[in-house]
Amino acid sequence: MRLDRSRAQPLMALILAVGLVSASAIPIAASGREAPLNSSSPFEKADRNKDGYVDRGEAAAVPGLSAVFGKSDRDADGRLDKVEYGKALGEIPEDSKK
Ligand SMILES: [Ca+2]
Ligand SMILES: [Ca+2]
Repeated sequence: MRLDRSRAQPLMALILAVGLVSASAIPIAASGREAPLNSSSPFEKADRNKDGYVDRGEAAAVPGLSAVFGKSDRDADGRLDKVEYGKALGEIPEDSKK
C-alpha cells in the first residue's frame, strides 16, 4: 500500500503540472498584441457582407479603424483585404480601441 501511494503522488503532481501549464498557456497566447486568430476572427466580424473586404462603411463599425483606413489601404482600392486589415488593427492606438 505504501509503495503504491509513494509512486502515485509524483505521477499526480506531474499530471497536475501539465494541466496547469496547458491551461495557462492559452491566456498567455491570447494576451498578445495581435488579435487572436480564432473562430470569431475580427476580420470576419468586420466584413459584414462577407465579400472578403472591409470597406469604409464596414470599417466605421470598428473603433479606431476609420482613422487608419487610408494609411492601411496599401493598394488604394478603397477597401481593406485581410492582410491590410490585420495591419490596420496594428496601427490603431490602444486607447481608441476601448
Ligand atoms: Ca465587406
Ligand atoms: Ca486595399
